[in-house]
Amino acid sequence: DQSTWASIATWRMAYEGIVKSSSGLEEGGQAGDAVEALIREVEANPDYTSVGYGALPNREGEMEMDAAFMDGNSMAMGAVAGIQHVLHPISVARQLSRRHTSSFLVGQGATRYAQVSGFEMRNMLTDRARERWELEAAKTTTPESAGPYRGHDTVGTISLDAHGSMAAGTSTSGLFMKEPGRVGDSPLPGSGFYVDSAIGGAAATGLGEDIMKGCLSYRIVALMGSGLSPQEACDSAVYEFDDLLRNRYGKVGEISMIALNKRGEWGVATNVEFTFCTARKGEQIRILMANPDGK
Ligand code: SD4
Repeated sequence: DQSTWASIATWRMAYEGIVKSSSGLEEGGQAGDAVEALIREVEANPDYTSVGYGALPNREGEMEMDAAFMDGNSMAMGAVAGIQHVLHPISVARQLSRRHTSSFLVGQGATRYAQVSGFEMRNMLTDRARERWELEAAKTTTPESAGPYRGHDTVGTISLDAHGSMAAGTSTSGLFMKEPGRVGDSPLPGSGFYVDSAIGGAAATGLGEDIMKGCLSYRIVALMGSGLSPQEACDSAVYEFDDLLRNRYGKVGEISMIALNKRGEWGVATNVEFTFCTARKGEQIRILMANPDGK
C-alpha cells in the first residue's frame, strides 16, 4: 500500500516529536521533514537530559553533540560530531546531507559551519545540567569510569512517508562525562543509523563503542534486504552480536535497535529494557517497552 506512512523512534522522549511529525506525514509530508521535526522537538526540550538543550556535558563540563541525517532515496548522508553551542544539530546534519563532499564535520569545524550558516547558537548547558555535572565531577576521575549514565540516551528515528520515501536521523550528547572528543555510534552511518527506501531503515541507542563494532544498523538493513522481517532482523543482529562480544571481548554494553521496513512494519530488540514510540497510518501513536527476552 503506497499510501501507508509510519515512524518509529527511540525512548519516551520521542513521543511529543512523533505526535508532531505524524501530523505532517498524515497530510502527505515527506519522511525527511518528519525525521527533522521529530528530533528538533526533542533537542529543544530541556527536560530530556540526553539530547540537545539541557543535555549532560563531557568530563570538562562542556556539551558536545553528535547528530546525523540520511535520505533513503538518494542515500545522501550528513553528520556532525562534537558540535557545540548549536540548538539543533539535526538541522545542521540535514543541511550537510545536501552536499556531495564535506558532509560530515567534527568539532570546531562543525561549530563554525553552523555559526556561519546562520543556525541558532545557544549556551546548551542549563543550570540543572551544570549541577549534575558538578556532583558527578567530584566522583569521576578517569575516562574509563565514564559509563553510559542511565537515562542518557540517543533519539533515533526512521520514517516512511505516503510516497514510499524513507529517512533516518539521530541526535545525542553521547555519554555523560565522556572524554572530550569522544564520538559515539550516533553520527556514524551503518552504526547509529542507516536507511534505504528500497528496503527499510534502522537506528541504535546504547553504548556506542559496542554498537559501532557490529555496524548494527547496516546489518539490520542488509538482513531485511535478504528477506527478514524487521523483528527478525533486529533479533538476529542484537542477540548474535551480544553473544559474539560476550564470547570474544568478554563483556558487552547496552544495545537497543529499532527498525522500520518499506511496508511500514517495525521491529525492535534490546539486551536491556528500553522504551520506544511508534506511529502508523490508521493506528494510535504508541509508547512501548522492549526487554531482553524479546517481547
Ligand atoms: C553514544 N549511543 O553516544 C550513544 C548514547 C546512547 O543510551 O544512546 N545511550 O554512544
